[in-house]
Amino acid sequence: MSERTLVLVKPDGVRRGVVGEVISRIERKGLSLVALELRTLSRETAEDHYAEHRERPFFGELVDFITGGPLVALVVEGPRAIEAFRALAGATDPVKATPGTIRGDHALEIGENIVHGSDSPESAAREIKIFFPDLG
Ligand code: RTP
Ligand code: MG
Repeated sequence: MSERTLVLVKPDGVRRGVVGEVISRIERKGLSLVALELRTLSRETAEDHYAEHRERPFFGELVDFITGGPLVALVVEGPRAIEAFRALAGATDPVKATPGTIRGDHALEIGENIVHGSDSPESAAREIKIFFPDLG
């Protein structure tokens, strides 16, 4: 059974020039690209995307960061795509992320950790609708 996940190469990943590498890792793993767009988020869209963190102390900084430059949004598909991409991404805290993962290889700060991947089928459906409302 195939499933879909929303992946973001966050503004730090675009600035650092690792968009191609992230896409390459997704493709090498055997996952497929269904949609891809470079865009800069409005605060409204960012707050919607990260709504689950609204009450957290870092929410303002998270929204500032994710709206601070262009990002690349992708819909990625494959068997257990949600879990598969989160394994490629590594732990949220890049210092704890295993070397060899995207975050483990490219980041040091929890607030600037290069990529996002949906964490459940429900999150994936909600997030894909935010970024790609026309996707069937
Ligand atoms: P993401 O949603 O971005 O894919 O990351 P995640 O599932 O691994 O982590 P999550 O718990 O959803 O947190 C979302 C983003 O918030 C930032 N964060 N900062 N300062 C902090 O303690 C803190 N904790 C989380 C991170 O940038 C994380 O990716
Ligand atoms: Mg998350």
